[in-house]
Amino acid sequence: MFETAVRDEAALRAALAEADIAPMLMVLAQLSGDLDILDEVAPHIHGAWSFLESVPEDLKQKVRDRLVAVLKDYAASGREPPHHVPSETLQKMMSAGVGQMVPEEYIPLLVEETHLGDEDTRAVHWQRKPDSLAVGKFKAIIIGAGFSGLCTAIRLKELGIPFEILEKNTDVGGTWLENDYPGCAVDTPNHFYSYSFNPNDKWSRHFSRRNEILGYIAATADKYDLRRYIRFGVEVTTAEFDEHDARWHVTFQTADGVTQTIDTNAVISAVGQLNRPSIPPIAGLSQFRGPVFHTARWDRTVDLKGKRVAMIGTGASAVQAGPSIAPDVASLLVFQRTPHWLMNNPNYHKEVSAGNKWAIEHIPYFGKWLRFQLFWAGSDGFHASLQMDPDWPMPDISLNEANHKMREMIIDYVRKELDDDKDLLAKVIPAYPPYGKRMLRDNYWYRMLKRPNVELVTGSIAHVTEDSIVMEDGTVHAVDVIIMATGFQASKMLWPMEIKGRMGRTIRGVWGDDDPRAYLGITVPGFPNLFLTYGPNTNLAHGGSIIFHTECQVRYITQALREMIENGYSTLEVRTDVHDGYNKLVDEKCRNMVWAHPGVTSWYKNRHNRVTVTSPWRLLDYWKLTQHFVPEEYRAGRIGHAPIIPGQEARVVASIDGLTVG
Ligand code: N01
Repeated sequence: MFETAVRDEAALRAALAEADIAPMLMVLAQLSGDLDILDEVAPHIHGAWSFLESVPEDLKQKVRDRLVAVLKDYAASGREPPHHVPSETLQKMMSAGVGQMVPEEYIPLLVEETHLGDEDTRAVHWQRKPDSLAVGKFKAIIIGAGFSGLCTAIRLKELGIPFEILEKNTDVGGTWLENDYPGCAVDTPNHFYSYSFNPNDKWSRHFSRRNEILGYIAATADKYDLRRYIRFGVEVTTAEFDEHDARWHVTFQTADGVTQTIDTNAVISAVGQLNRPSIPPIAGLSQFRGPVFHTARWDRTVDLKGKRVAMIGTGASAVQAGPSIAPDVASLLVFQRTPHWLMNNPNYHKEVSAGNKWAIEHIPYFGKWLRFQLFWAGSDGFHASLQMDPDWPMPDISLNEANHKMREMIIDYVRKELDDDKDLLAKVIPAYPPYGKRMLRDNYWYRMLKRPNVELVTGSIAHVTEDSIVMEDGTVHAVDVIIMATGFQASKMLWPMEIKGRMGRTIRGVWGDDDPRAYLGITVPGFPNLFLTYGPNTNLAHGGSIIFHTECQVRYITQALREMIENGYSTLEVRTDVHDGYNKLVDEKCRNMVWAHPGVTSWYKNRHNRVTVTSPWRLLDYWKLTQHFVPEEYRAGRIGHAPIIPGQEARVVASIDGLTVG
């Protein structure tokens, strides 16, 4: 394990000279057991991002030299690294590494996320291994082969539970396959935006571009040999629960229009929240003679060079696409209905240094500590500051003191980016508090707005003619191409599939067009054996990686299937009281969070201002809530028997308040 690190000492030293100091320090403390070095370095680490340190060069060199010596010692002696590091020690190490106290309650989550204990504790194991016949008779259908679908498949495969994936596209990747607009990239750091059980040592950037992420997803599918379980090019149209035999009949269409149905015990939706583009009903749009396309359906046959391009929308997709096309087009008119908040991250455009790459690949635990650092940098840190303070005197523009400070800090940054252009500044600073809509990363957006060939158009669009966009004030903008960066129909979850549960009730009948609810975002009363990943109120808007949430959901779902198979249940259905109690808490919690702010409209909520998409919980809370499937919260059934209703009180309704939520 250590030989590869020390085989070429010059290479090791060259890498350390360039690699980040915090993960290096953590590895040193872990392997040497010497915690004094933490006290020396900690005062110079001011936050979890790699650029928030001011460790003097001589101290860095001391860490490097000692790490080289320790690695050589391990390699020479053949010693095993300490497998169990006491929680107290870990807390001290972690706190030093991110420049702030890491509360004890986070330690188990962080050890699990980083695999510091060298095991995959998110994997599910049999409790009472059923005979292979019982397992073999079971079947699950997974809808979608994106990040969530593949994660589910990996876990079911590990347990030997038969499954099949139905995927409408012709390859894996989901949203990363569909979104191919110029500049498409992730804005969560990649060493954390990746499966915890399949880290990638080779990310070329801190925030990788779409092709690299798609490559990672494809490589994962190959590594776990998943493609043979996937039917590509088939779109699920309906899933209908049959009370008689407690099975779902899943109907899908093939690319050549053939309809087929397969029966299954369980259905797991992995279709995501952002896969159906939203095209606003702008009058006259269909009359436009030039190309019109959505960012998620980018038309590569259209050459934008030298064209007058209109881009409607200023969300995450626009902020990545706009600056990427601006240098090539004759003119870019950006139609902004409401401004978004954008923050700067110095690593956003950077490649991962060769030293860091080498260290991740060759030095044991370096990558794990890097993942910890990034998890901490982008997780629950802002959660408390996104809650409204009822006594705050400026409730329109900020929520509380911390949120106000953030507002000022961002304005300061934007002012500099815009060279103090007061007209532009007035247009781009939102009137609502930071984080009201999704916080975006600045992709040189403001610099783009300063380009001579770019114009920011504010106000409302009245209609489109065959060659122009007409504003409500009568201004006419002649354009050649219209790009709709107008987002997705997120609240209309599972649409356009028709999902029919017990007594023929449809999910649309229960949820309406835009009011989805589920227990933990995963299960819905009346829809037995149906499980959702990335379902209602599970989007992350305060921080974190959605892959972390996916892994939490997949563990829970796999445990639920295990419960069914081990006990011979034909159905498992969440209790209505449990579901309702949970959703009451979600609504109460959301009501006080920034996304419900009356000055904000966004895809996080429905037209009644109810937050339907976003999770109100800290990552830690959701991790705890989904860690163990609790059978008492469900009604189980066996064909021909009355439902089994456990007598105990449901855990979550009783104890969710016991969690320090927020
Ligand atoms: O969509 P959006 P998106 N007239 O809904 C405007 C993820 N993502 O595709 O704000 C004029 O955020 C609308 O205006 P307003 C990420 O989770 C991630 O950009 O409603 N404008 C808004 O400006 C993200 O949050 C990455 O007033 C109209 C825009 O269209 C989510 O996808 C990259 C309009 C829609 O913004 C969605 O982002 C990209 C109208 N009639 C996306 N209707 C990563 O980096 C709508 N708009 C990982």
